[in-house]
Amino acid sequence: SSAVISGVGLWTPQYQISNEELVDSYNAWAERFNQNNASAIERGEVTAKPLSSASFIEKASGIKSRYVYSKEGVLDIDRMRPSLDVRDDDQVSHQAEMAIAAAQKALQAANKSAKDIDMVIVSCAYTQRSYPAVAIEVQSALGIEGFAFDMLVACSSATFGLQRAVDAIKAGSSKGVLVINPELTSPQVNYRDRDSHFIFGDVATAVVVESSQTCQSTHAFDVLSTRCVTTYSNAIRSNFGYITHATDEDPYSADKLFHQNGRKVFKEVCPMAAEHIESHLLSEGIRVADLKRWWLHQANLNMNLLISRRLLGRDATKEEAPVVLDEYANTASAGSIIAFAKYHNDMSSGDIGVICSFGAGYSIGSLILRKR
Ligand code: CO8
Repeated sequence: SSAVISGVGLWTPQYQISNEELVDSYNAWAERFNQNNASAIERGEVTAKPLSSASFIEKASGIKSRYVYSKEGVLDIDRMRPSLDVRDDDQVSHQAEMAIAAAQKALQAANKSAKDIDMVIVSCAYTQRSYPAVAIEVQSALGIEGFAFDMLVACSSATFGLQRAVDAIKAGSSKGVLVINPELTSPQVNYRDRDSHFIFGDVATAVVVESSQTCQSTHAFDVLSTRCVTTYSNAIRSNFGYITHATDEDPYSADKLFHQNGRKVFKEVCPMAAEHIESHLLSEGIRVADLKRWWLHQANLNMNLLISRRLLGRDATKEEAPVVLDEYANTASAGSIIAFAKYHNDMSSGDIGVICSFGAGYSIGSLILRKR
């Protein structure tokens, strides 16, 4: 049978950090570092920390603000990382809490309940532990029977998870799938790194995928096709992992946090993403000009403009390619799903749109949708 997306849920954390707040904190930290290391810097033994700027951030990325799950600690120059409470094993974990909130909204939007779902995928850039899977905790909290598992594909976690869901529905092996993206990125952000301290925000999104035969939603989309591709690259990397316990490395060193060669990523990923979208559409007999909406990965505004320019020969309008990263920043895999969640209600039956993610791995994933 054919697969449809029948509901989407967006859970936004209550705390927000503006570029100005973030830059003030980073610059205060950097100035203190430079003062404390003044003589070593003068002798050339230590590199001075460069200062950040809110206007650079907005111009280079389009980001104005970001949401965070916990604001405490992030701006404290004696800490420079969020402060999260330690929870007992029998309490709901942080990431499950985010996931459950988004999942409930998606179920409601799809007009579905726990009994309609038999597969739960928690798919995101990081999970807070290896086992038991966060997905199984979420499955249990929502009272869903069947099975659940976690999936990690960095920025393409949502689209790759959706592909698994669509395949399961088409194969008839599942009746309803929840794909949830609790992107708790802030614990992996290096707030002491001028080049990346502004990039990420926290959020959770969720999508219900089911058969066209069971769909009761008035805002549903047929999934016409999915396509995923990966090409190995070290340009975006985090070396954090369980092995650190055995290698005796500092678990908080910069290479254990998110780091990237932003320029290289920009140059390499834009053409890959543009070609991916174009060839995926062509294989379905759809022309770029036929697209009503592009729900693109939200990493960088200039990146999205470049991709649309390559395909359309002009900049996409905000109506064609909605932007959410000004408010949310880069939320890893959730970005294109936030855009989809906020900008799909106005579409008419037959309108075609594409969800496309691109990022670390490299990984690119796309889904071609048609409004029912
Ligand atoms: N303030 C002031 N100046 C700055 C700052 C700052 N904060 N940062 C850099 N500069 C300076 C640089 O030092 C440089 O100076 P100079 O010219 O003297 O060398 C100048 O500004 C220009 O720097 P860049 O060339 O680096 O600037 P760009 O214009 O390339 O912009 C960006 C930097 C915004 C990082 C841009 O390159 C970009 O967005 N690239 C794409 C990156 C991308 O999409 N990455 C995807 C990563 S996300 C992902 O895949 C998911 C990972 C999993 C989630 C992780 C969660 C933690």
